[in-house]
Amino acid sequence: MLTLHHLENSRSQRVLWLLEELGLPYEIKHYQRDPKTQFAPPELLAVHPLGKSPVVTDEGATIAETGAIVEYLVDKAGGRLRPPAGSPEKLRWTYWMHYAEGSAMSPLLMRLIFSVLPSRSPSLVRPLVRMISSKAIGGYIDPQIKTHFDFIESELAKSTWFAGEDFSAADVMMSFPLEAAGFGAGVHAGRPKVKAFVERIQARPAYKLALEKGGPYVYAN
Ligand SMILES: N[C@@H](CCC(=O)N[C@@H](CS)C(=O)NCC(=O)O)C(=O)O
Repeated sequence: MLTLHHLENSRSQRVLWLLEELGLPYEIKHYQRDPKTQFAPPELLAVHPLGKSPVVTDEGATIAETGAIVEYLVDKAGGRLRPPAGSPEKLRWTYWMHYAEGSAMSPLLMRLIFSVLPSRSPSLVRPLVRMISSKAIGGYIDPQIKTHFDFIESELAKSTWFAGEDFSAADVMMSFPLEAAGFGAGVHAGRPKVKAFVERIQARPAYKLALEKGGPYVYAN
């Protein structure tokens, strides 16, 4: 049986959602974050050397990295939620499949790190760290996030879903940066297409079922 190694409040939620969309049989192994550090527990290191989630184990194979997992599941489901090879939609699908982790997540992750850095620094240097963090966020990170999300907003004005008029696995990949950006960086305000996309995915029955099964997922709020 395919097993999803699922960390609470993480990117793994979208894999769970995809499994529900595709109707594939699976079981979930749940992992909790360390309440103090928010890191994944050491048990995940026994599944994959990076100790991160999502990871899927199936038929003797261990598959890590969300994009690789998504492609594996789409193949397993006979190519569902992937546009036909050679179509313009397939080209867009491939772009967004890579863009989600390769481009969109980097500034969001940097923002998260610089936001928590002051509170995790020794009190003696905290004012200095706060100043540096605020300069990094205001001077570089937020402008990067704006560039990316203005681009995403304009792309979502062209079609209902990322790869075209049909819902696809590329939308599942893109769900995490869009949800995470609404949570921390507040990018939904003034971007109606991004906001509507998030509302549309969260209304899907498979998404709701995956939320019930996955446990805590702060980004759905
Ligand atoms: N690019 C990887 C990122 C994996 C990743 O960083 N996962 C996070 C969860 S959102 C994690 O496991 N964090 C816990 C930790 O680093 O200890 C993917 O998409 O699978």
